Amino acid sequence: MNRREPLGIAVIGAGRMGADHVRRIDRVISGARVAAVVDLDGERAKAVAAGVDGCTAHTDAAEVMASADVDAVLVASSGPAHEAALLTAFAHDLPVLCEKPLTPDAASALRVMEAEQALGHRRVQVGFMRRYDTEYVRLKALLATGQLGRPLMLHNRHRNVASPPFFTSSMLISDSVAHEVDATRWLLGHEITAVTVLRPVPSSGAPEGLRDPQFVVLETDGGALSDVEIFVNCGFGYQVQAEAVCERGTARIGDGHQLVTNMAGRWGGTIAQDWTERFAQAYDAEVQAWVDATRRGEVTGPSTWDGYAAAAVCEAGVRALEEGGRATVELAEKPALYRAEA
Ligand code: ISE
Repeated sequence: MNRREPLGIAVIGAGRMGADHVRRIDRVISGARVAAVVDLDGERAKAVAAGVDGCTAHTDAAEVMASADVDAVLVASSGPAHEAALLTAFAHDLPVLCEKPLTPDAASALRVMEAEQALGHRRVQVGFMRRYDTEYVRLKALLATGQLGRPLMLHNRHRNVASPPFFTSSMLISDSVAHEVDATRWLLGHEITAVTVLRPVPSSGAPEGLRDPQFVVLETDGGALSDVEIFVNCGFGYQVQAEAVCERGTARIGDGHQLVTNMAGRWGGTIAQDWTERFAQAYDAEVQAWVDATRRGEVTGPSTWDGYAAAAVCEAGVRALEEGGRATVELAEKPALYRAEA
């Protein structure tokens, strides 16, 4: 597509992430404009489109994707709505940035992967934004130098201030740990083969009946272990940390010590309160990379395969949570279209 003029993007879903991406495309990144905002709730679409030059508001995604004004699609609707949006985008051969999860389960992710293969080329970048976070990028680059030796373990902590009212125990895996699943695969270059979920006594700060926190152990085909503490009602802040333990050293990210103060007999700093704040730079870089690649006629970043693999691992994780113990991951063979990727 090598184009000079800004890319016309339709943003599907005007919730928290959709609205944040509209602001980002309109005010932060270059080379693109928001052509349309779509939401089943027409008033919400109008509210998000308001104030964005030349942007129209709609309730029907298929109609918008058929419009000549739309060059690419950013899908930020709820997970269950992704499959239909992706298949419609494929019907118009439109490039897509699809927020995670690609789809909520492995079977629907497989269908999407098959439809993309039928096009014969990649069309989707999946929104695993941690791959664009400067700290994660530095950790990956350091591991790739081999200076620390082979990674043996990855310790991850993922804490949210409070879970939204609709959050279920399995969503701690499929909505939250999904990020560590992708980060583990990406950082180590391994596939995840089995998942164990341990459940400590639930926090009294968590809503009644929610299994929060959970402790998840991911086994990989490279023999490494990646553990994840997921705690979505920790109350104090948004924290995402990772420490790689390698044969000759360790490397850790996510301490968030950007500004340390000393005052009145104390020292300290502040903690981000949500992911739009903690990962603001990563989201900016992710969307800019997508726009740049699209304008070059390329598709880069996390692929449909990565979205499918995460869905398959999370599905095993939910089984491990519900049945107790360890569940193995059933992964289809990697199609040729995705084999050239790292
Ligand atoms: C949410 O959907 C996200 O993607 C956030 O990054 C994660 O921290 C949170 O736990 C999820 O619910």
